[in-house]
Amino acid sequence: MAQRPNFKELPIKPSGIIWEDDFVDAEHEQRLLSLFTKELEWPDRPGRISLHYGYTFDYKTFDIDPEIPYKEFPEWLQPLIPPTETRPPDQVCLQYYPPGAGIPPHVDAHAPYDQLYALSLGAPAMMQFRRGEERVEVDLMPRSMMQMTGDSRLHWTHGIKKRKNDTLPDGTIRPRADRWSITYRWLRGGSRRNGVEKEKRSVKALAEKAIGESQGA
Ligand SMILES: O=C(O)CCC(=O)C(=O)O
Repeated sequence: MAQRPNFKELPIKPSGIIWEDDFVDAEHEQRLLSLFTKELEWPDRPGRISLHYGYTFDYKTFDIDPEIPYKEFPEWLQPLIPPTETRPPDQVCLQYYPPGAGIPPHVDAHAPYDQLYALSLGAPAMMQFRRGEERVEVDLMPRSMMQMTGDSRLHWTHGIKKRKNDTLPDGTIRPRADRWSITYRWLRGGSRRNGVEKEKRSVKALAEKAIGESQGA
């Protein structure tokens, strides 16, 4: 497992938020945003929209959807895979949040998935963690990678409020702007579908190559 000296737990409640600033540099981020806006085909509807890679999650069964073929990770995604896990993720979701969009409070405790990471790109947004009456805001700064573990992952909800501005701790009002996130999920106990193993091996080989290159850089 690759060591990331800058991957540190935030000294806040909820515990278990592991964080790395500048997981990608600003130039790399600009290339990604240009690709997202000019080359990818997005669902044509307002609000938060998503593209899935790897397995597709079925929100009815809370499991992977066996009807949707495994979608290989595109080349641009390879260097963005968290190098701290022993194998590449099984499901990756690229989401676009136009200004004012959010995601309702939820816990990613779906049985099939184990690890959860999220990379933020574009404009910052405040994420709110909630447990009972407790509320904690975490500023999702662009280019940061966050891993949710322990309490933050299982015992607090997290969400992004639908609003046009965020209020910072010092009272500053910060307008929302275009934001993208990439979330990464790993199936518990590894891949479960026959027939995709060959594809998955090639994904693993590519990911390992990317990790090797990023370590050598
Ligand atoms: O956009 C994000 O940073 C987080 C998204 C999220 O909470 C999720 O996909 O479960």
